Amino acid sequence: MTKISNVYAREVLDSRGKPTVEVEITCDDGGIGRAIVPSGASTGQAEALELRDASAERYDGQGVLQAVANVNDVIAPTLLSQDAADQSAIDSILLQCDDSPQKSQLGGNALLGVSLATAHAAAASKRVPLHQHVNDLFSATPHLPTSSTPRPALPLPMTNMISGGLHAGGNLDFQDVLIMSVGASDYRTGLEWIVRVYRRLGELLCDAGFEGRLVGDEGGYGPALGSNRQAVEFVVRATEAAKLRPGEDVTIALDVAATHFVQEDGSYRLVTEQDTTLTSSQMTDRLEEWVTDFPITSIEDGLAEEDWEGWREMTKRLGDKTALVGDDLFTTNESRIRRGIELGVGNAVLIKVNQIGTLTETFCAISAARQAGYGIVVSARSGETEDTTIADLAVGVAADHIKIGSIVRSERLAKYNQLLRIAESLR
Ligand code: 2PG
Ligand code: MG
Repeated sequence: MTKISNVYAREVLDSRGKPTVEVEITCDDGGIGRAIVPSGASTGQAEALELRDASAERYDGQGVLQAVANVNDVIAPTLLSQDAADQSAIDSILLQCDDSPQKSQLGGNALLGVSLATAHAAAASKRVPLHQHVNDLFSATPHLPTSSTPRPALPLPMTNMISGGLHAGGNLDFQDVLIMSVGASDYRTGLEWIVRVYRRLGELLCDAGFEGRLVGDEGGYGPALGSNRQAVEFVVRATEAAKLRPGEDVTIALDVAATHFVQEDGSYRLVTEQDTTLTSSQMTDRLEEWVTDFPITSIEDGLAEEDWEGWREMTKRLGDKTALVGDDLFTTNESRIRRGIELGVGNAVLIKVNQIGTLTETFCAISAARQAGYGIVVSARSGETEDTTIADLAVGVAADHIKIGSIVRSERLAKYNQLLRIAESLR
């Protein structure tokens, strides 16, 4: 038994200079764990609440001192002397401390910081790498079929090249155009390919008179292009300029983030496409056209978070041609994922720990998706920090992909570099 002897939270800043919660947990055997909570911009309605101080005097009302106090004054006393190695027991205590559906009493940010720091502390006490500890915990998740108990494995990154939507100052409706180095023999080689394509892309954008130097929240370029389609064309050209074969060495992934341009009547307004308004099935037509014209192998949030019927149609039409990943749709929430599985909606799940708020609930979400044969994409948020937990999480659950953002900005590189270290240890 690894007894927790101290739990301490503080307010720190994330990659957008916005306050967030950091938690440190100490065990009586000297094991220490620390975690920092990330933060999204294009959030789903069903996500766990990010508790922010209302007082506009500090950080324009974005401070997290209340969430920090909730950890230090409310949660910490309940965890002293508990076993840090028993993650599900710790997370149950957290859920008893705040049993509201979206963790709105103490804040999802308060709970998540504690949950993740516990895993770090337990791994430190066991003297095993975090990804190994995560693998041990995940393998014990109830209902996980023995056949899908994974060995730790490196995920294939999905890397942001061009940013639009709520993440960059350009005009694109779609949030991200990403690439995957599907033809690379290993992680290290794939990373080099990604950097090469990114560099060529910057040059091509500059040569064509677009912004190819300044970057959006996740490090992708944020050019004001004539259409969403043009963004994909540029990425294909950059792949060729990098002497790689589109569709064989490198494929394209999109995060459409359609929740952020759906209208109240359920139609989709594409401002970049001559301000066209499309019905849900016309949006699917548009995506189908793109899947035919470009080497696209993954589309995230092609439709909005409550357009379940549209998602069902899209899955019938495109589900065997491309991955259809639910982000705002599923919000890492086991019951939303089960609903999707029942309705035949999507075929892959985006996993963001702060959408749900505890590690154990994250495992349950992954396990439900895995059982149904859905793909797993572990994802960072647009607001990140030096915390690298998701790299170990992705390896520990053997996720298919990891989505960290682009390959510039240190809050992103911290994770890519952690995967380089893990790659050595898995050899
Ligand atoms: C997304 C994420 C990461 P945010 O939509 O997938 O790219 O963005 O963290 O703003 O929700
Ligand atoms: Mg998304």
